[in-house]
Amino acid sequence: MCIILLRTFRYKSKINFTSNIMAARLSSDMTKFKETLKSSKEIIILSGAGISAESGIPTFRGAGGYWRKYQASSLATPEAFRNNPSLVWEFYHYRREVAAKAQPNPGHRAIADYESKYGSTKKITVITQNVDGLHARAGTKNLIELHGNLYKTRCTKCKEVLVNNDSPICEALADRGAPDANIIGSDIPVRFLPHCEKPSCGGLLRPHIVWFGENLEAAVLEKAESAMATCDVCLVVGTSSVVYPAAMFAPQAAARGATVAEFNIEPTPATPDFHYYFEGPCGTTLQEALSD
Ligand code: BJW
Ligand code: ZN
Repeated sequence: MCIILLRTFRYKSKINFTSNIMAARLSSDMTKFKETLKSSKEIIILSGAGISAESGIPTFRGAGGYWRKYQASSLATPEAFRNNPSLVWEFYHYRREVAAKAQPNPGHRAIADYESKYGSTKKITVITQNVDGLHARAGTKNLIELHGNLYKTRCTKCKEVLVNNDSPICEALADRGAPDANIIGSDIPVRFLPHCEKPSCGGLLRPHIVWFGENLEAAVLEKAESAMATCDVCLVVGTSSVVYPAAMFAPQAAARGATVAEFNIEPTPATPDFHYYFEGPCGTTLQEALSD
C-alpha cells in the first residue's frame, strides 16, 4: 500500500513535467519498436477501456464515464450493491446489452491475429482490465481478465461463478437500465433480481467483477504478475494507468528492463516511465505495430 501511495504521489508531481520528460526520453519510432518486437520472446499486451472505445463502449474516465447522473466508479463498489442492488443491476444490465451488441474492432483483431500468427514461436499474453469480452470474441486465446467479466455471475451466498449470457438476465430487468440522466432511483424488489438456481442456496447473484476496494482474484493476479515478471516487451493499450494493481504492472516491467510501448490518444501519468509512446486511436496504431 505504501508503495502504491508513493507511486501516486510521484505521478502527481511528475505529470507537470510530462511533456519535457517525454521530449527527452520517449520514442515514437515505429520501425525501431517493430524490430524489438520481432526479436522478442515474451510479449504482454495490457489493455484498458480505450481499446473498446472504437467498438462504441464508453471509457470510465472522461465524458463517457457516466450512467444517468452517476459516475461509473461510484456504482462499481460493494457498498453501492449493498445499498441498492436494483440500481447496480440496472447499470450492469445496460452494460451487458451494450457490450453484447458491440463488435470487436481492428485493435482487438490485430492482437488476436498477431497471437494466431506468432503464438507458437513467442509467448503472447493479453492481460485486460476490460470486462466486455471483446478480446475473446476477436479470437484472443491466452487471455487474463483481471477485473472479471460482464457475462459471469457470482452467488453472494455460495460464491459459485457461472457464465450467463441471458438477455435480459432476468425478467424484471427487461426494458430497464436506460442511461437517461433524468431517471431517478431504482425500485426492483430484491426477490426479482437474479438469484442462484441451486435449490439449497437461492442467494442473490452479483456481477463477477472486481469492484473498487475488492481484492483481485488471487489466482488471476498471480498469473498476471508471473507473466509480467518475465516479458521482454509490453504493449500498454488504451488505459489511463490509474487503477491499481494494473497501473503498477508496466512501470515495474520497464524498471526491470523490459521494453514498454504505450498506445493511447493522450499521455497518462505512466507515460514518462515507458520507452515508446504511440499517439492515436489504437485501432490504427496497433494494426501498424503488429503487422509484418
Ligand atoms: C484510447 C482510445 C483509443 C480512449 N485508443 N486509447 C490509493 C492509491 C492507490 C490505489 C488505491 C488507493 N485506494 C484504493 C486503491 C486501490 C484501488 C485503486 O486503484 N484506486 C485508484 C483509482 C486510486 N484499486 C482497487 O480497489 C482494486 N483492488 C485492490 O487494489 O485491492 C486491494 C486494495 C483495496 C483498497 C485499498 C488498497 C488496496 C480493484 C480495482 C478494480 C477496478 N474495477 C474497475 C471497475 C470494474 C467494474 C466495471 O467495469 O463495471 O475496473 S474501475 C475501472 O477502471 C474498471 C477499469 O478496468 C479500470 C481501469 O480503467 P481503464 O481501463 O484504464 O479506463 P479509463 O477510462 O480510465 O481510461 C481509458 C484510456 O483509454 C484513457 O487513457 C484514454 O485516453 C484512452 N483511450 N480512446 C487508445 N481509441
Ligand atoms: Zn448460490
